[in-house]
Amino acid sequence: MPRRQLELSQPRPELTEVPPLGSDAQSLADDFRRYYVHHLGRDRYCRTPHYLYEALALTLRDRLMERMRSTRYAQQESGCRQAYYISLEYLMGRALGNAILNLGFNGEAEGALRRYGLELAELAECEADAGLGNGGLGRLAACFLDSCATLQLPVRGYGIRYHYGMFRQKFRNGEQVEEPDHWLREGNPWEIERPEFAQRVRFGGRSEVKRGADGRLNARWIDTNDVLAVPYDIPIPGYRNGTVNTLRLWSAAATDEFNLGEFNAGAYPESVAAKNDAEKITMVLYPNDASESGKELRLRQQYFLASASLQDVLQQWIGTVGIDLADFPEKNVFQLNDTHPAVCVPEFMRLLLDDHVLSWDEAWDLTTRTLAYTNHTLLPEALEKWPVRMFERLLPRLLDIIYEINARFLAEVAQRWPGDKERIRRMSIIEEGPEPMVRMAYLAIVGSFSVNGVAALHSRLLTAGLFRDFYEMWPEKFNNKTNGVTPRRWIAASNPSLTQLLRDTLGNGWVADLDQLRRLEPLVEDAAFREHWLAIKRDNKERLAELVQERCGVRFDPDALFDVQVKRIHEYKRQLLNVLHVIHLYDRIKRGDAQGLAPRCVLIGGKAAPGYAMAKRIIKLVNNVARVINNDPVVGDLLKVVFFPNYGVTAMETICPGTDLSEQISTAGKEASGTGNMKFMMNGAVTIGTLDGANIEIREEVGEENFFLFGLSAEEVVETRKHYDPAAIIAADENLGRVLQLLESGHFNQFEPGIFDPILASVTNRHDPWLTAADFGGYVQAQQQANDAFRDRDAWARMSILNTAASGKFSTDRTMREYSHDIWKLDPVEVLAKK
Ligand code: B1N
Repeated sequence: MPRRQLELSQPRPELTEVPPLGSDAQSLADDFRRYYVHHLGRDRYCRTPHYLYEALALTLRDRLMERMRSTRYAQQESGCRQAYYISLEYLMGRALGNAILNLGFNGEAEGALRRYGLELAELAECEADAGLGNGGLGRLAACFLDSCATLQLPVRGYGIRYHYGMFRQKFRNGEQVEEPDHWLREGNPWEIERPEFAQRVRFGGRSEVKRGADGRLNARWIDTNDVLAVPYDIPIPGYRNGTVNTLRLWSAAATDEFNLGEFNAGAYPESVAAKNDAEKITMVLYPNDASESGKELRLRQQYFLASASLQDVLQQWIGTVGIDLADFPEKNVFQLNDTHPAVCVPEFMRLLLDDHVLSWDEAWDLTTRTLAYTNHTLLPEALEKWPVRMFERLLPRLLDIIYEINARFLAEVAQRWPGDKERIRRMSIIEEGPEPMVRMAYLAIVGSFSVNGVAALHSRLLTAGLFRDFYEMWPEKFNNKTNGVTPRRWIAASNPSLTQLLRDTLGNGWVADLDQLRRLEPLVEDAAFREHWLAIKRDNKERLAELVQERCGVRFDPDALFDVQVKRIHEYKRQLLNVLHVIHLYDRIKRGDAQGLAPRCVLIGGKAAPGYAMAKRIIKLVNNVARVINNDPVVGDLLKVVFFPNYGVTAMETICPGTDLSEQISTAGKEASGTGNMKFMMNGAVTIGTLDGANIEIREEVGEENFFLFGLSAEEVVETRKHYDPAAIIAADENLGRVLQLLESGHFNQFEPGIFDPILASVTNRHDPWLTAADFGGYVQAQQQANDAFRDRDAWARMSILNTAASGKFSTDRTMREYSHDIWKLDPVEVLAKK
């Protein structure tokens, strides 16, 4: 049951002012033992390492909590402007290694465990990934939080505490099977429940508009079914700077009143069952990446997050500043991670109009000075639209407000472009038709002061295409913020040998100032350095080979070229193009044309949305092709192929450092940015890729001679579609013809006739939106160049070093500085460092 706000009225300084905890190995060791024995109640008979992990996590959490409190105090006392990142997804992965790294406790934590004969690595394996996201968009949110804390920016994350994260992927007969990921089963030692800050979120009922005594229209939202949002706070440590920001995740709970009507009518079980219904809201993450489910429960999740988070910030404002909201936009900004939380626009209006009794104009002014929106995709299937009828049923009061926003907005359009009916139809927030829909992206644009894309090309395509009308109306709203990744997790934590070399060569400054990696450039001329670099890569490839052996039962030779494509499975990402190239190599080997081929190990990994039949079929194809190739004695060690199961954050921590060649081969214009491309580059992989998303900027930074480019440009893709003739391409390209012939012959599906027909049909279809056949020839050529470069050890070492050296731009530290400078306008808040 929620306990409300007791401590605000009764501060207890003598209770909460505590001396700092020790951060030496002995203090950690003592606390660790106390947690293990007393708090967790384990004894000498306990055989599972899980509780050892938990005791260590709790020991560290104490240190994080004291810093989180100091950070909160410092931010509050400074009266600074704050930003709130609102996201349906956070792909955090494991927290233990990250906490130790960022707190600067590496030696101490290992020393503490050593006193009891324990290994950190073994304990770390006990932690479940926090897989509260699908792919790039969710992982980006996690990297952003790390960088904000490192830059000491006052940014709080808001999200949903799903009970089930991203499903676990298994294979049965080479086909994907999904298993639920009950990641909270053994508890989550990193979170703190804060029921005293619970919020009430309303659903259903109806909206009643009445004219009040003062002549004003008063709306009431009545007969609602309410749900409680209970926050759980997760500490987000900055890199060795004393700052620990907060990620607040909401969990749904039944309100404590029973449904009295049902109760009195003797329906006791029914009224208790309402509890179940409420808790459904935060039960499970929707597993669709870059496509929308259209399910009512998803809209419930979105509104639940939006409403709870906005109320939370407003309540804090009122508790500290008072009821006057005039300065609210000066001190607060909400960044919407895609349109998923776009109901923030009408919800903020509702809170201001109905609860705070502001006029429409006042409320609209506050709203549009407080919200900012990031777009992450141009794919039409990912553009959210909700049926008006669903809004009417679930959020009737919000629909009133959306209609009013739209009416006023369209009046503005009409004034600016008199008589342009077509434009009004195009720009309307409500899409007319047999089933009228709310266009969430338009709602987000109209309600925000900033709209950004996530890579230069993507932002350009947005203003030239999808959002062109809006760009013409408000060019000043639109901007680009190229994505990044955090070098703490993606170099310092996951690539210890490279980190050691970088420390020895450059000192430690690069970890929080990644541009310093440029100082590696002159070292490409140093033969000893190159050898050292290659030795580290080989070590990492050995670690990856062990993992592949364990998970896939296939032996990867660490001296082969490690060719990797890991990401969600989607036709636009063209895993299929990769498989076609693999079949082409197989065909070359089989026909005795393997002259000059470097031994190659191909790893493909990623999850398919459970309802995406074509993506699942591509997984099946990779598995079947792998089985044939890996078991063919003629092929031997020249070519190995695996589909790596259950790809996620933790797997990437081993895959990334062990990769030579990074596959970024989407149809140009389709991948908004990509972020895996950046992780690979930082770890010294060379990219083979198209001119898509952030690949373009990667190539600009590293230089064209250190990037294997192929394929149509975004403009050429648009042109080619108009007169695309895959049959002619196939007829003219013997390699492609042979590959398709092999597929057609059933060579990879001898006992499963016809299962790959849909895949073949997609390649030969004139309407193939992904233009696989068009880019095949260029891809094979670029792969040949990669092959030749890899065989020249020196040349490859240079390229690899130069990729790492040029990766500074792709740190989320740079990205966050740009968000802060251009959109959020935050000042860093120093916290007295504890260490
Ligand atoms: O966001 C990433 C980008 O790097 C990727 O290019 C982009 O594909 C990805 C609906 C999405 N865009 N849209 C989504 C995820 C879940 C969902 O339910 C859409 N993910 C992306 C970071 O900017």
